[in-house]
Amino acid sequence: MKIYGNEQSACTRSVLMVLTEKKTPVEFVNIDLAKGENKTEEHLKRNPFGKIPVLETEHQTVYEAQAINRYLDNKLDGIKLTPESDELKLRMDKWMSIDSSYFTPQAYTVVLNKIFLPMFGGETNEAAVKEACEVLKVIYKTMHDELEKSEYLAGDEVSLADISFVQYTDYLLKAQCESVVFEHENVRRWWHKMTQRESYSKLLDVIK
Ligand SMILES: N[C@@H](CCC(=O)N[C@@H](CS)C(=O)NCC(=O)O)C(=O)O
Repeated sequence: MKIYGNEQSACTRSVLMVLTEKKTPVEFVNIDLAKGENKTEEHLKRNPFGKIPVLETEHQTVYEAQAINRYLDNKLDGIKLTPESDELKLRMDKWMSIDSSYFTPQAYTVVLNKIFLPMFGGETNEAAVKEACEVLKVIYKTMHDELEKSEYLAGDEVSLADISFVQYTDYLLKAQCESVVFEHENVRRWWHKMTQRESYSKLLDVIK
């Protein structure tokens, strides 16, 4: 099993989190986005959208972090990151959809404008950041409400839903968005628990 990715990429890191939770070391091929290695003919064969991460197994090559994470959870031994019950699985799927539909796109807008553009001499679009933060506030308030019901987003055990939100939340905190992320108590509590996990602090150790 091989992952094509980049250690700084939030989507790659989500996959590494799952592999760490599963205690499964992986061969890692670094794709340098700054050098455009994700747009080479070779990589476009792996993912026609020119993105990372990509998982290569002896049977197939797959892209899309959430699909990869669901596959890894199902395939590998160890902790189960998908709830057993249909009701909790429904909640997990809902949160993973909130992640890909609303959270990641808005978090990316903030991180691009507050971290990456300034780093490369570009100008921050404050209006876009403000608009994205409004959506993010709704998401974190909704998380707070969900976390009134249980310890984690899809029940009292950690699941792929929780993992989906960790890496971009980390980037939002690096982008000085504490007031957006930490407005609500249950989210602060959830974040504290997620950051105690080895899959947060030691995810790069899973690389062989
Ligand atoms: N929906 C995709 C998104 C993948 C994605 O946007 N990856 C970023 C890194 S986190 C990337 O490859 N960026 C390079 C680019 O857009 O050129 C997934 O979850 O795998």
